Amino acid sequence: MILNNLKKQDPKIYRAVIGEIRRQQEELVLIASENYSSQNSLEVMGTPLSNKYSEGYPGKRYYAGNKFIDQVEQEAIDRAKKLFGAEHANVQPHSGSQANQAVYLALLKPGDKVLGLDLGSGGHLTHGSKVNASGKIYEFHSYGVDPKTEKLDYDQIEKIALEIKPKLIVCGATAYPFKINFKKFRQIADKAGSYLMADIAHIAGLVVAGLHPHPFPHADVVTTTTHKTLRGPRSGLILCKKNDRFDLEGRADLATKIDRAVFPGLQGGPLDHVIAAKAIIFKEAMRADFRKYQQRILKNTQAMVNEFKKENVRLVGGGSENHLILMDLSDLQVGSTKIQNALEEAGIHLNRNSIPFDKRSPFDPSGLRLGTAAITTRGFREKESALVAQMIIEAIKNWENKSKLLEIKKRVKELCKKFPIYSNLK
Ligand code: DSN
Repeated sequence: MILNNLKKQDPKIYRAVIGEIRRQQEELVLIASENYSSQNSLEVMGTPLSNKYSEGYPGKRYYAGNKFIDQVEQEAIDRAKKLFGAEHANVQPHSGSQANQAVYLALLKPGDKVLGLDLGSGGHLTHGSKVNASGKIYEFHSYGVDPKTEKLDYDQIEKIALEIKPKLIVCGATAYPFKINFKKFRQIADKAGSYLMADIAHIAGLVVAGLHPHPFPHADVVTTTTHKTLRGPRSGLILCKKNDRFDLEGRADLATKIDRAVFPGLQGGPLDHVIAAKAIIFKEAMRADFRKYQQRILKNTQAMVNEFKKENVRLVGGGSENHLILMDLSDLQVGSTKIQNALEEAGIHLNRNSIPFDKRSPFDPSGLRLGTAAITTRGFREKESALVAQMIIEAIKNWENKSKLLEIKKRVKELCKKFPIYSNLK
């Protein structure tokens, strides 16, 4: 099939790679931040584009020999701008985390105040966690969700913003199953005199398909990963307006500040093979079938929500408006690490997650997070999604029963067999 030379020359790595491919093929990926990128995107990442050094930007490189790399990166930039309706795009961030750090570097000085979503309410590590560079370098404050609705309370966010007057407000989440009102965030940012950054890593696919409100024209800067609902390679992207709302007098515009922050501010040479993969998936995401795919993600999520509700599983916020679901398992009286592990034994991969106001530690919290982007790529529809939800419930109920988990794993494998992930993987 693939990697035939590696098989002979480095069997240890070969076996691990084949094991992983098999795991992805035969087991269920419900990690809300994972997906299966397209064949073309995977193939281009294995090309010699990976060998080139291209510090700088198209037409302005430090090293020679970038004629073709320039073509690739310029195309990726143009497609990203078109796809997201952005005035400027930087396609070089290696990841979502690097994209966020670059925005902070562009807009802030160490010690500046920033307001972001609390980790326990679904915020991301790079939104000011104390263990992350963002929380160490800048003075981050946080807003959470309403204790009753478990949804964002914009009046409360406004109150905090007016008290703190942050230089930057960060909206967007890593574990928030509901829509984000970017317009409201813009109004709050205007009142507080703040920049607005939207981290749409999880919902980017839904956004470009018109199934979630768009962060533009409200946000000054938008960051995203390219591999979640957007279904691309593992990487990052920054989109922004051309002009800086606060610095208009002869100093660098916003686009230039962002570019300088990515390189030379934060990164060295871009990963040109990954930029080519990003260009490929930006084109894929403009096709009509991509919108259909995103619609199916939403339908599949609802099919799972319905099954969980039938079984009286408590869902954070009572349901979902996007691709992800947060289950509250606090009634089980066992941390969700053990449940995550039991599900893994059943061939079902998802992650333990804090729920709002969790009484347990983030290392062994009360919740489970799951998403439907990957199973939808496999071709699952509502029928299969409901079946998956039933298997999850069965595995949770039998989390200590090894033989039951093994029996579920067999059923998972049978189901996956009917929906192969890549046609050339045998
Ligand atoms: N690890 C990603 C997620 O699971 O949401 C965010 O970085």
